[in-house]
Amino acid sequence: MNAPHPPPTPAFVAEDVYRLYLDGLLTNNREQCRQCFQQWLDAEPDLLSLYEDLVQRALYDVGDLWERNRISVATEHLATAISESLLNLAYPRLFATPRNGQSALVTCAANEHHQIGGKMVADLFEFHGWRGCFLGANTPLRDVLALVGEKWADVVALSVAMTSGLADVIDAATAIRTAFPAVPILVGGQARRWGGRERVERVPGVRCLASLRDLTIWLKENENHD
Ligand code: B12
Repeated sequence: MNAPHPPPTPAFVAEDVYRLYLDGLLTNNREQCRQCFQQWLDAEPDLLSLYEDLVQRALYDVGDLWERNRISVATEHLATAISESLLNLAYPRLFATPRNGQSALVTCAANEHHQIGGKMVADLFEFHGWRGCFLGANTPLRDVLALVGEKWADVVALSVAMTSGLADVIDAATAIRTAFPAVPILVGGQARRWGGRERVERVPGVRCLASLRDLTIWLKENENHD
């Protein structure tokens, strides 16, 4: 007698999975979100699409709903907490690449409380074989400088989400550049949506990158071939 066929695996349709994921975020259905996240992780070999096309897109939509008073601050906070916790499901994927011996220090500027983008940046460095040291939100500049001084950084990546954070990020980049002229500085984050790139890139040694996709290109250009 023939063995029964296993049920067919449902086809991965990104838009459908995205809609279910967003619905789960807005209704505090963590398990639905987890399933969608896992499906995306299984369907996509790298992290770019998972982070940008699922998690980032959903949080931008949540932000728009909050801005238009369609959801409460509490719902937005729940959606954020669910998103942040799910990122850890990608953790095993980060260390599949051989280590290249280089370190990236990733941090948010002083007064910047949006930390999910920065965490993704650190993850992407790890995914490409770097050590990605993520210092989180609102890190005092003197402490960032101390860690760079302790040789924690072959590159520093700064994340800025708030338009009002541009001055702090420029201060941070200027101080890092002055103390450690050989360390490249990358700046990214959604503050760029509202302009300011030219001001940031006026600091010598600073490169603004628009997205994780751009960071991937930078990583490929800066591969260590030793
Ligand atoms: C969650 C959230 C919060 C949480 C953050 C908690 C946390 N753990 O991070 C809390 C509640 C703290 C918060 C507070 C505030 N928030 Co808020 N928040 C958001 C929300 C909904 C999601 C943020 C997020 O995680 N997005 C998803 C991540 C993945 O996207 P991302 O940060 O852009 O990162 C991606 C890229 O930019 C890139 N990237 C990021 N950094 C870097 C760095 C490098 C080097 C590179 C290469 C790439 C890169 O990679 C990421 C993946 O693609 C957004 C809505 C939105 N549009 O994002 C509003 C939003 C950012 N917040 C906003 C506001 C106004 C505030 C408050 C002022 C609200 C208030 N009145 O208190 C405060 C300010 C706090 C502060 N001083 O920072 C506005 C900002 C508007 C502006 N022009 O500046 C937004 C856009 C909401 C809106 N639509 O108006 N917020």
